[in-house]
Amino acid sequence: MFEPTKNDRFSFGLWTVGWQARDPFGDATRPALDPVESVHRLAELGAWGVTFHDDDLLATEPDRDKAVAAFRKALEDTGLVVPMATTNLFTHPVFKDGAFTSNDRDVRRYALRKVMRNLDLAAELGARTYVCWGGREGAETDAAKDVRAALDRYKEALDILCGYVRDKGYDIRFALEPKPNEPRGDILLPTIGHAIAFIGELEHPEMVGLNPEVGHEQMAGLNFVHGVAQALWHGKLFHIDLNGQHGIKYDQDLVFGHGDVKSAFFLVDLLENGGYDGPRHFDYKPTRTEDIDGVWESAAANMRTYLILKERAAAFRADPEVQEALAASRVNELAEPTLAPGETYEDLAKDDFDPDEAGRRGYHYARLDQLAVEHLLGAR
Ligand code: GLT
Ligand code: MN
Ligand code: MN
Ligand code: MN
Repeated sequence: MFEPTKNDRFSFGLWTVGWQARDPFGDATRPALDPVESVHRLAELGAWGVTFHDDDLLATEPDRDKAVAAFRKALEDTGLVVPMATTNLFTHPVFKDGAFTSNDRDVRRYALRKVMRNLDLAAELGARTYVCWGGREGAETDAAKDVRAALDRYKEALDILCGYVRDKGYDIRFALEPKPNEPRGDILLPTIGHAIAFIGELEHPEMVGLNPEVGHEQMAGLNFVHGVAQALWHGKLFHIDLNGQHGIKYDQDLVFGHGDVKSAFFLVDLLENGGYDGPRHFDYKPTRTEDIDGVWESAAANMRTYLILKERAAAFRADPEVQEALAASRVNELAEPTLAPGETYEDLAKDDFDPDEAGRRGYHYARLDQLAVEHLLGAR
């Protein structure tokens, strides 16, 4: 039980297990990991897919062709797939004022060339989703950035990239990854909601969706489960970054479930029952205190925690007492349209309704919440 298999569709970024744990105050605590080794170890642990930034492939082999060939061979040897790829538009100093929205036009042109080159590799490796995390798209002072012009350039970049994918005939869709801040003081498209609104302005909105990350919404104090539900409702949940976060502070990238575990429980319940069939992708960082054994320990922990929560969520849904409590709380009544078929607003006048009586009625959510907590804790 709780042993991951390829059917679970768990995937990991090379940059997660490969993180050497440099932080703003300290040096790396772990050596660079060869991507080939990562692919083999992840496959042994039961993962199904691996994802990467162009630069991740060069962690231990500077020659791009050699690095790509070795990575390809590791994929063939293990059967791991590449469901998603992305471009590093944040590490090099050239991107210090952003990539698609740098004030420097030459930087913007260079960023597009870098992404197009990596899109070719992504397509070759079979990736269907291309993530755009714009961590450097933003500012530290409102004097520095004309946000309306920046959004024009952000849209221009995505319109160009969608055009490129269409011209090449690639089967690839883009997924924007919102984050409120860090590394920039304020990042553009800071939340799921901002990104969804932006997508509606693009030339090919059908080609662009979201890659929301648990911790990023929680850094903004937002309810991640609600955000994901809204993304699903718009048909925009193209991909997801699972990890853990404790409230409003720096981006922790903890193991999935090692932050707000109750939110993780409801998230798994939503993903499993809400019609999402994409990868379960982990974007976490093994904490700086871990040695290499701890890296693989923590990678396994992400998948095991997901599977435990999946089992707990299923037990919650199957419990007759929960079903009765859901009915008592009228949870399913919300799915019923407010007007009956054929009714118009005029029919609302005919209701025989006592607001005082309805105002006295409790919704019994405390009982429902306690049932969820008890299932989560394994007390039922
Ligand atoms: C970077 C970031 C992540 C993004 C990666 C994809 S880059 O590691 O912190 O949240 O998902 O570009
Ligand atoms: Mn993060
Ligand atoms: Mn991250
Ligand atoms: Mn992420």
